[in-house]
Amino acid sequence: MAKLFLGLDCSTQSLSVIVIDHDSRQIVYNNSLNFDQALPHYGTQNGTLRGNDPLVVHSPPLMWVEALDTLFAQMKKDDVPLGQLLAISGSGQQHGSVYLNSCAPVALARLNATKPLAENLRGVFSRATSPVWRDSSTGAECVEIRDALGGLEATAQTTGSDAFERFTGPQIRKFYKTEPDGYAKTANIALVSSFMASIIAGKMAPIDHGDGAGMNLMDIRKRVWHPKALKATAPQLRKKLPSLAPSSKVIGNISSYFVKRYGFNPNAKALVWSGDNPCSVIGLGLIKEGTLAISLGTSDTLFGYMRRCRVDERGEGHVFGAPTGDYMTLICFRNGSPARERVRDMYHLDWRGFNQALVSAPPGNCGAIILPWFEAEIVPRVNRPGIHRFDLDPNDVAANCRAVVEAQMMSMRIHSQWMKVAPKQIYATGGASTNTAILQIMADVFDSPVLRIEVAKSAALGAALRAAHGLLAHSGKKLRWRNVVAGFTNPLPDSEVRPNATSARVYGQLVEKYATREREAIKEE
Ligand code: XUL
Repeated sequence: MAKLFLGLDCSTQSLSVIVIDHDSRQIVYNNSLNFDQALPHYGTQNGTLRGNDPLVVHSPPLMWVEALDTLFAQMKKDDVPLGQLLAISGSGQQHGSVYLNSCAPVALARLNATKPLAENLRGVFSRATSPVWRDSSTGAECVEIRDALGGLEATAQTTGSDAFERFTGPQIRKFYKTEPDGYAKTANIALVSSFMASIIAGKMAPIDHGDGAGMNLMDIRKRVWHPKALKATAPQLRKKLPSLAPSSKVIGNISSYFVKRYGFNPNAKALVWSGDNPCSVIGLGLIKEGTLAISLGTSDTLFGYMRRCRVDERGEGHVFGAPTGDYMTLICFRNGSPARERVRDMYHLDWRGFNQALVSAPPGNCGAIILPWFEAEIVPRVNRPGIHRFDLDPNDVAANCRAVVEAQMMSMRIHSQWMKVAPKQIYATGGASTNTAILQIMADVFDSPVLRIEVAKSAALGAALRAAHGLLAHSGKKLRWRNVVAGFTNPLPDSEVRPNATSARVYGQLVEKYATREREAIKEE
């Protein structure tokens, strides 16, 4: 009989689902519900609500609740064998927080299957909207928390990351400072991941070590709530947080709500959820050191598995728990696709023209460099946008196109040094990973082969694989992660781009010049 596992991904813009048959290594169902389109009555744009302050970005948590009902109803209609599912887990956008009143645990335990979930849970929120990872309105709170923890390096050593605006601790502190009554009425604070897991399990779910690390509240090495960080954030916070747990923990059986309403297997196990990045690490098969993933999207992210905890003392990168029980790293570069597009548009090119220009300039660009901070940058921290050119003629189309991509790759190489993991191979994902001219520069700058891998649903797939692993662990069986992910996480055939030895040597030198120019530009800011 098929061994079916379900993985959900509650991301910024959509709720996605994947069902896998772990025995035959097949994805047997996948679907996605776009919040703006499927649930327009919540008034979101790209899944979020915007007000007057551009730094404030929230989402309505009730929308995620309704999305779950809508997606499960669709699965029932599509004849997905819900009665055969063995276990369910999920992935949530990281950092987002949900504020619940004291009625929530009872409401979750007594979900009435004759009513929609949204009707069951309408009254459980002590804050109608949830700040999400795109929110950057907590600059003052980051300073306060960082100071209380002894500065940038100490904060990173303690929690795995410096205090960041989107992280949950600074967000909780802002809520406490600006809406003290709302904070006082909050009995439980959940992450998007643990909130959704609570609905599936019908009780308040723990936060896993992967997503817990994105809060500036967890001791990254001991994996417990850090008393000093809690104190620096808000009073009475410990009482409002759930317990922390490994990502493989079984919370219990699925709530009878889903059994009665959709015909789920009553013995299906509900597992702890994790953040989308920890889930993607599994969904991409990054289960040992040596393979890094680089996602080229709106922002470019570089992430991978790390066996021993090493933090970035400069406070630029993040360390989270990995679902394997080890660690993962993540660095987020804001000037990704938009920077490439800005240069393309500056010279009135389409992507073909951009690529032709790119390859017509030599690797290393004869020493020409651009620092492409079209927007304020996260890594390195640059608060004011600015374009800096060195030995680069602004009228030289080819050199400017090449310079922006070389800059992005060199910056990734420089700012990932602290991981002390020389990649043996890189998995490239995201929109721009279809561009082989860009991948060649990546391969040459990192002096590593680059392979393309489909990422569209890596978080949901990672969640389903975690469900498979968790259920086996729960029943006392030990399955190596290598065997859990086998057959699901292969790079695309014939997609390998190999580094060119001569170009790699050129970049070995240019990277020094880039690092110096970058340091000088930051000093002048
Ligand atoms: C990671 C981060 C984003 C969100 C996206 O720190 O903020 O990758 O997890 O959903």
